[in-house]
Amino acid sequence: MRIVVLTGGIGGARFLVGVRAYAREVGAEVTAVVNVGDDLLLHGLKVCPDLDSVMYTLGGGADPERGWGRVGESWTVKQELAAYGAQPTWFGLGDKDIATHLVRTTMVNAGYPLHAVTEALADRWQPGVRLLPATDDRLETHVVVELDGGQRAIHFQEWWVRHRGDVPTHRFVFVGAETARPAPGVAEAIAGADVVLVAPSNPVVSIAPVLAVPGLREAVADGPAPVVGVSPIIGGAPVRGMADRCLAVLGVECSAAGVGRLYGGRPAGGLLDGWLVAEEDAGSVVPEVTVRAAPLRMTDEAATAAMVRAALELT
Ligand code: FO1
Repeated sequence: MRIVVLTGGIGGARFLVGVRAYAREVGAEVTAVVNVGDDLLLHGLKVCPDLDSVMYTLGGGADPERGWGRVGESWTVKQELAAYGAQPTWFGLGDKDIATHLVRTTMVNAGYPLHAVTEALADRWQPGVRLLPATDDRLETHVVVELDGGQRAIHFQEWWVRHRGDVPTHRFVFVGAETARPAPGVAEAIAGADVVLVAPSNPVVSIAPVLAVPGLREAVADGPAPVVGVSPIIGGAPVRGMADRCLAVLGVECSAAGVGRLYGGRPAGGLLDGWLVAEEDAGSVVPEVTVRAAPLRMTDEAATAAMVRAALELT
């Protein structure tokens, strides 16, 4: 069995722990297609937060409290940069994490595409699933906001980390999406999948940038494999993160049904065949989509694997 997971963010990384556990049980292969819209260049380093969250989480090196970056981290470089007055001070790279960005940046500057760099980095962490960036090309999520008396586009990380999404926001723009191409292996993995899972990631800033890569949405929506999504919203609130703020910008109700309708049913030109919601949201209706309820709290590996089993039972 071949499982493809569209994913991004910390929720997506934690979901993959359950997918991997399920896959080990049944002997399945897993490919994770990961958002790159959060990526940024900082102090000359290429930082890929979502790829790293997945790699560190599955490799046992993630900080369990923060959800991002490395466990047992130190911050000497961050303090030294602050002493120079180097900007930005609102986004911090840990010392251990910087080693990842140094290796990645050196390889990218030497001409290696991001998927090859990701494979090389994952060789150390042995995540147990194949990690693919959605694209090797530059695709960055920017946010159009009202700031300093005018309309400005800022990088997603500035909106998310610096402003905590608490600034009048007009829209999200996936810069570079029009000309981006799916990374090698992505279209093939989707075409050869037995099922495509949409992780309980932020639909607006984690999954939408993946689907914005030309051809990728079509590969999923028109592909042979059934598509099942897992709701990131439980009882009207995101499990973590700021999906509520992001959905509000789009005018979408922050509910399991609201996100399900945003993805839409495949027969109606959308993405989903199945939509797994939390027990609290049993009775949610998404036109032309089979909706089921199950416990959706990713408290540990076994609970998350049980979610994955419930999602796959929907196919
Ligand atoms: N999140 C923060 O809230 N503050 C930070 O200083 C910060 C630094 C950071 C460095 C590397 C990295 O991979 C992630 C980092 N994050 C930080 C998390 C990140 O902003 C977001 O949570 C994700 O991009 C959303 O998935």
